[in-house]
Amino acid sequence: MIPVAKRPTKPTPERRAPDANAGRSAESPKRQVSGTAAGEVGIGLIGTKFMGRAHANAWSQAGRFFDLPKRIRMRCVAGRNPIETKAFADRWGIAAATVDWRTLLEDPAIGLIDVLTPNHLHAEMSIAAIEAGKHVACEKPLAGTLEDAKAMAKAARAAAKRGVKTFVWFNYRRCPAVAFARQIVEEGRLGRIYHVRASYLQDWGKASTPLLWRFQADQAGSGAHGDLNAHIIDMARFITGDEVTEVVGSIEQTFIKERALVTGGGGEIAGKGATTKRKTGTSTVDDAVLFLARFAGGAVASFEATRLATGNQNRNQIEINGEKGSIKFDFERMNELLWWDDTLPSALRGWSRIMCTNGGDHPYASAYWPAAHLIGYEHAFVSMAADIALALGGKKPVVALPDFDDALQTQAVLEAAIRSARERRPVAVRELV
Ligand code: SOE
Repeated sequence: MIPVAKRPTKPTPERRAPDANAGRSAESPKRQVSGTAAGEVGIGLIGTKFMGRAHANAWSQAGRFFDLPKRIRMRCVAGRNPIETKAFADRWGIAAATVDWRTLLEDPAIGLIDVLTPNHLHAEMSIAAIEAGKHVACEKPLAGTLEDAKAMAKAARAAAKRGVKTFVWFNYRRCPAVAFARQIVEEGRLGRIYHVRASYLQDWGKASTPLLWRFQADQAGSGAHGDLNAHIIDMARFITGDEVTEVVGSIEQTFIKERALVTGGGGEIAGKGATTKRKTGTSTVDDAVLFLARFAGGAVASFEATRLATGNQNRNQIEINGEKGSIKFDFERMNELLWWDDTLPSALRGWSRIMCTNGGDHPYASAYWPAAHLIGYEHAFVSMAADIALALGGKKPVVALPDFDDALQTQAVLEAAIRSARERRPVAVRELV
């Protein structure tokens, strides 16, 4: 039987208000890294929902597809509901389950804490883990607020001196087509970049979707903005290798102001199967945010995120136009990258559809299947788990891993867009970090 730790007498910290300083004790010594010795990385997961499944699958698959310097072992999972958490542990082959996430910090067999909770808990949990000498991999966005994100980056910077590493799950960097887009730009094949056009469109946030945590600012920070713009800001920064310096103008819109209160259950992103009340509560987040920005290198950019783009279920798209060519990516055709090579004779120019599945040519492709034997959503997580294990084993990851400092830049762009929308003015990113 998988042991389930006893329910703690006080409410679990998952219920507590966010407090970046919680778990920090002035007297507690800063601990050295533990749990990554003896050829093994012990993982402790906090969270059992949608991302819990994506990550548990990733940790269990990474060593099957990649040659890793250390074996990955999921040692314990923490969740709020003891029965569900134990069932989750059984299903994913995790050695133990608990309702008290702090016990993971005390476990010497755990070297990395994977934080998969709603955004307002990222700071408290990550900082406590860092200070306990654990590496941390945190779901995106880094935090619900810039203040929390800054506290996390500060703690990570201090702990880096003791060998503690941090990672943020910007999974789309690891779609082979996105990683290949980065290579194309890095090799100078697009030349000078003029435009970045990024949009992340979903449609699950309809009026029938209840008031999940994702619609509550005190838990999520923001709505489509932090959830979706965070991804495309990271992708734009990653592919161009450039930084957003200014948000020039922005619109923030909440279309659906009242949603049914949730009484229980509910899974996946739209709360499938949740039970609700007749009574409604107020949504305190945006349903859509659109903004214009400038990059340090001179490119101009547009970003758009919404949960109400009917018919666009997970359309994460980015297009980059340069002086020598352009590229386009659309997650709904995630194995493909479109490329226009403007250096070809004009008679030959046209959009090439590159299937990014050739082992040896395209990033990560050799780890999976033969050419055009397609991969899916979960593979970017598997590749990220593998890259983290490579980094912890002193090897180079296939694609650069964003740490807390890197993710803080993305968080600052998110904040600049919100300030620009609310204050109706351009906002320089350097005002914020
Ligand atoms: C919901 O909008 C969501 O699950 C995001 O939270 C993820 O980050 C994205 O990859 C898919 O959509």
